[in-house]
Amino acid sequence: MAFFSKLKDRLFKSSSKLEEGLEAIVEDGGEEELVETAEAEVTAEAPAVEPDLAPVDVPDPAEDTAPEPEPEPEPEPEPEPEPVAVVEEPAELSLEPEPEAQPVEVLVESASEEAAKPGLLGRMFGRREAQKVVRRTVDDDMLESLEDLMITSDMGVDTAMRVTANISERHFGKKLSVDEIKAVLADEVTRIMEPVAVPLPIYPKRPQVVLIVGVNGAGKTTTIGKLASQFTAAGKKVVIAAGDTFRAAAVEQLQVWGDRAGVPVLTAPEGSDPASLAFDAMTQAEADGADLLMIDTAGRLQNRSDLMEELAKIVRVIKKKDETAPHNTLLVLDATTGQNALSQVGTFQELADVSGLVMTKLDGTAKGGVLVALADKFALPIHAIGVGEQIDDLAPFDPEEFARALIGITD
Ligand SMILES: Nc1nc2c(ncn2[C@@H]2O[C@H](COP(=O)(O)OP(=O)(O)O)[C@@H](O)[C@H]2O)c(=O)[nH]1
Ligand SMILES: [Mg+2]
Repeated sequence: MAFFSKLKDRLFKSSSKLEEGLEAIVEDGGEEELVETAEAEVTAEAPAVEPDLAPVDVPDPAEDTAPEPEPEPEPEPEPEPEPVAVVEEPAELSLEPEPEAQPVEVLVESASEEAAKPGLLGRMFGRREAQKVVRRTVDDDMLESLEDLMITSDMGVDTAMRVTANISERHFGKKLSVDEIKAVLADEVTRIMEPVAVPLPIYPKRPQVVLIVGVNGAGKTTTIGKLASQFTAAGKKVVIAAGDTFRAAAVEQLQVWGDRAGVPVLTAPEGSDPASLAFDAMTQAEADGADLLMIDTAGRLQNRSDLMEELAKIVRVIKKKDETAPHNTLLVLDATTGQNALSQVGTFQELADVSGLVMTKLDGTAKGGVLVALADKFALPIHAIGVGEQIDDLAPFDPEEFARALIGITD
């Protein structure tokens, strides 16, 4: 999957921070061991191929020789009048098919050689490929360092403690290498993230109203553009309402995204009431038979009571049209704010009925671990993640892929 490597690439800062930390932890107090590489096992398993090859080469030469005499009826009389060469000639005639058959036989022979002594070859190969691996015993000191590393990687104190306790329970006393600890960590992170990996639910209700909230600069407008593009590509009819009427630039920016996604953007003059724009947008979306109406909002948290009033009014007005709306209230969070994202969730849950999260700017930040803390603390669905500024830089949230990218597992 192309996106897989892209995510790893873009979460590089988070993963390299964790990786360096893990290497330091294992180096400190770890012991070098000689370990046979996985290649030795592969060599030993190679004979498994043999049964496939063996039956193939038997019928092949027969099939190859049979059709050849048919299109060449002329050479047939030639071998007949030369009885002297009776012994040699069949050999000569079969020279053509034989070169094809021989390499196959060689392959089979080598495979059966391996079959005869897989242990010896495996061990010889293994001995040659033996590598030095540093392993450290999982003890209290090691677990404490691991916990500190998770905290500095923005996973949050509570989450770091829980993960450490789980690792202690499962692995205390074992000796683990960096790669083994990575796998253990990825497992733990995946376990935490799995319950919150939920795509944006799509309801039969038309239009489905999606309210987008979040502080200024979090990536709301950009995310709306990306979502509009994805839903349009999926065959949905989308309408956008530019509810951040506070800044003219915000409206223009949304129009650019609307153009890119090929989606109509409903706007109102700067400074006008976003709730009445939302009302008009509902009317229009209904008239157009739109599947989705996405409403952008301002994020002026510095004026919190104003924002609260503004959001409440938008919701009130939308409900006049459809009392089940808004069907989703997405909180957009900026990963680069680290632990601050946690307090933003708390704040916005007071302002609006947040139903799910989108985490932006996971590219180029060393704070990607905050998503683990968010999942652990709030258990809100994570619908998507932003990994860049382009229209296709929004990915569904895949817990295992994220965990492996975050921790820097490269295969
Ligand atoms: N690198 C990166 N930048 C992003 C991402 N999402 C948004 N941005 C940038 O963040 C800035 C603020 O985004 P904007 O959508 O205007 O935020 P809003 O104020 O919440 O509407 C813009 O420069 C975007 O290009 C992302 O996933 N990755
Ligand atoms: Mg905006």
